[in-house]
Amino acid sequence: MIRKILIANRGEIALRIICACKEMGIPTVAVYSTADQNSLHVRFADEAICIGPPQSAESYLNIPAVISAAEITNADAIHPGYGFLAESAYFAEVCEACGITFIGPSPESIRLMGDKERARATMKEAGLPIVPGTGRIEGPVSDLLPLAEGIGYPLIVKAANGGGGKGMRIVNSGPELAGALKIAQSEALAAFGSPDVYMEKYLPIARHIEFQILADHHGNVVHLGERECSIQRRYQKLIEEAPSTYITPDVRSKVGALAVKAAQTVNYANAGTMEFIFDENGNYYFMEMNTRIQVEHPVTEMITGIDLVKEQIRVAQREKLGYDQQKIDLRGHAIECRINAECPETFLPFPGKITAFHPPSGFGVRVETAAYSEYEITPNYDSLVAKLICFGRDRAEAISRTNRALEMTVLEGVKSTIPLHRKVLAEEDFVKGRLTTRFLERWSRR
Ligand code: MV4
Repeated sequence: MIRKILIANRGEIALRIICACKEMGIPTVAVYSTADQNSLHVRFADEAICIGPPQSAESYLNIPAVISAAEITNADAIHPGYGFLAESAYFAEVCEACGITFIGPSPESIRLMGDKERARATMKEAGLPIVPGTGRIEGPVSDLLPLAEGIGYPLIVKAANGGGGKGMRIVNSGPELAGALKIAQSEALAAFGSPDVYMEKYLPIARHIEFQILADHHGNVVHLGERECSIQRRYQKLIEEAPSTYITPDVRSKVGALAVKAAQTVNYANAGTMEFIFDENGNYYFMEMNTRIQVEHPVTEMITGIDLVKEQIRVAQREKLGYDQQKIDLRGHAIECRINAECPETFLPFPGKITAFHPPSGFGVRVETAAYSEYEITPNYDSLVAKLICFGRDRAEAISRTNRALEMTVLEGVKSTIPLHRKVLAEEDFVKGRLTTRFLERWSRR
């Protein structure tokens, strides 16, 4: 049994993990940078340890500092949240070597799925459809051109060790290939430490739909349905919802079963997400797997009633899932709006001091936030201010509830995505559930 959990994160997700621990009776340790001294995760954890200066590399990503904090406080487990060290196979190994339970999958699972090209090959082996494309590519462009012609245009170059959109380049014709490869390789090197890339057929009209799975150490795996995450800008998700208007019960069981089988083949144990892309003809392909709790996990919690963070902790202490697939019911509809401090024109982060903040509440409204009036959004970290999650008996109710909750949010001192959310929710295409990964392009160039 886990006796004390150190939370290697900050912001709303650190608070979310503290909530789960408090309800389970598990004491918590917060770690914080000097910029976060007055943060709510520091206030609500049972203990708190400063681990370094504001720059993430020297605090939240500083493995020796995080491990020392765990040792000093006698924490026997670490929850990494999302971002920071959540997908560091090395960090998971260090935890293991220090006798600390990493609340996440094995280092092997993290390493395998972190390599998006190997993940593709592995999932293909497990019977999942993957987008037509190549393995890692190298050599002169003259050798690669025939490969590209074989896939056809448009195609997309992706970083092998990437994910989440960084290092991606769309290629519309042969003459663009050389330049796109160069840029993708150098972006990949800068962001992920490896210039390796691969090519895939690009699906221009598509939906990003991901399946949530939950797996224990005893071979039990269930899926908790899907989340539609097509509304993104700069490869950052803006709105997520569950269920997807595009997924019929038949497709859900079929793709859900594939996701479960895939998790079983790699002996996965933890919460995890299989990301798929669906084209306009109903074809679907595995894209990547995320081996962490995700930002958008609450929409799944709202429609399943399952607390995913508690489940992660239970799985980490080797408990069995207490239910099988048949026991999982999806009920109602949930929509999450990410409220970021950002410039509405450029979609770029807009740090600053929040002068007034009154989050909405009421029936069916959930707000995940670590912000308060006078709280400062610093450029050191993510610009997420709050997640607004609204539940409804059906999608129409979830939408009207989201509208009223956005209207009843007071957020002053920083520019935010609230006006953009209101604009999206007023669009006929959104209301009708006609979503694609290009939805937001109507208001911006790229
Ligand atoms: C794609 C794609 C279309 N075709 N791959 C974006 C995040 C990363 N996980 C994968 N992503 C995509 N990969 C192929 N072969 C479309 C996306 C994509 C996207 C692309 C442009 C603008 C918005 C997007 C939103 C979601 C997914």
